[in-house]
Amino acid sequence: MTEEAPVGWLARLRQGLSKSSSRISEGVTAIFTKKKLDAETLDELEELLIAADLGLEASAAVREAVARGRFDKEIAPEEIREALAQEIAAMLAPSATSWQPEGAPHVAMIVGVNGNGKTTTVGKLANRLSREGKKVVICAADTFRAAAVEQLAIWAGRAGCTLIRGDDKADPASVAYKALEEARVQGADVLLLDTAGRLQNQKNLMEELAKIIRVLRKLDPSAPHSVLQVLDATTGQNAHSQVAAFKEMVDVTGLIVTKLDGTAKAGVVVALAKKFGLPVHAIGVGEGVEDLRAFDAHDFARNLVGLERTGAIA
Ligand SMILES: Nc1nc2c(ncn2[C@@H]2O[C@H](COP(=O)(O)OP(=O)(O)OP(=O)(O)O)[C@@H](O)[C@H]2O)c(=O)[nH]1
Ligand SMILES: [Mg+2]
Repeated sequence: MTEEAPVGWLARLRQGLSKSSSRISEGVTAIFTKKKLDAETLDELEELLIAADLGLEASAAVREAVARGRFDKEIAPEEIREALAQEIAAMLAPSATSWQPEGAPHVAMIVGVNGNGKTTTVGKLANRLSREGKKVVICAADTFRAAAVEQLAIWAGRAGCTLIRGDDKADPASVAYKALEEARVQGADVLLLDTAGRLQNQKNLMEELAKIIRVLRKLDPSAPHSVLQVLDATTGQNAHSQVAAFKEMVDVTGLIVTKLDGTAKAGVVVALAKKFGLPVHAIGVGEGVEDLRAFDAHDFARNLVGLERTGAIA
């Protein structure tokens, strides 16, 4: 995905993060208007960050960084927001790595808990990559849910790319195999594999994902080249246990966080980045094709605390 971020995207990002940013921004104003930065106000600030789901560790680190050089001084809420944005951006910067599918066909498995936005993300990625001139094949390796295939067919149609699907209740691994063969025949750049989010239990899901990988490796021992885990930001701290669970099943190479528009808990991205050290490749702020973009630490941090890119208050 490219890094270009037109004004339209920044407006979407701001709008998408508005629930989270108004909580943080109003909280900062309430805490700091005509008050000194002391232990008490810092406690309140830390609580505010924890409430926005930044997590204990990140909240404590941000608190400390904000206090540095400012302790016991009267400080305006705007200055606090600026300091917050700076510290959060610095914390996020190492994780903000855009996803660059290299080697053709690059095989990317999209995994995650059911309902997190995997199928939608596959559709959005397919559209974006197609528009960049890349040839994309989509594989409906979620044969568990018939509706998922129909959903993918619509996205594939929009993106103008081939969808490989199996018969109803076909073995997902065999569909994945067929899709990789087809991707090779077509000389595709990227194969996106949409997987099921729910099987009866974690063991079944693990076996299914492992089998898909085993079968893909018969054709290409280096596949899959990316395993992207999709997380739903509205689940807040639950996202942590989801990453831990999937990391046990597959070698997750990066995260995509969706539904940031539906929550005041967008701070979870900060907590996830700090805890797992996995790249956050992209974020989703809506259901439309334009609503998924590469994750930019600076833009995200400023919009999270209610500041625009230019520095003006949003
Ligand atoms: N508001 C919002 N909705 C989203 C976003 N991403 C996905 N959705 C919606 O979330 C719902 C579930 O998305 P899916 O893509 O079907 O999720 P999934 O992970 O494929 O679900 P299963 O196939 O059941 O495991 C759909 O209604 C999507 O439109 C987002 O960034 N913002
Ligand atoms: Mg799905």
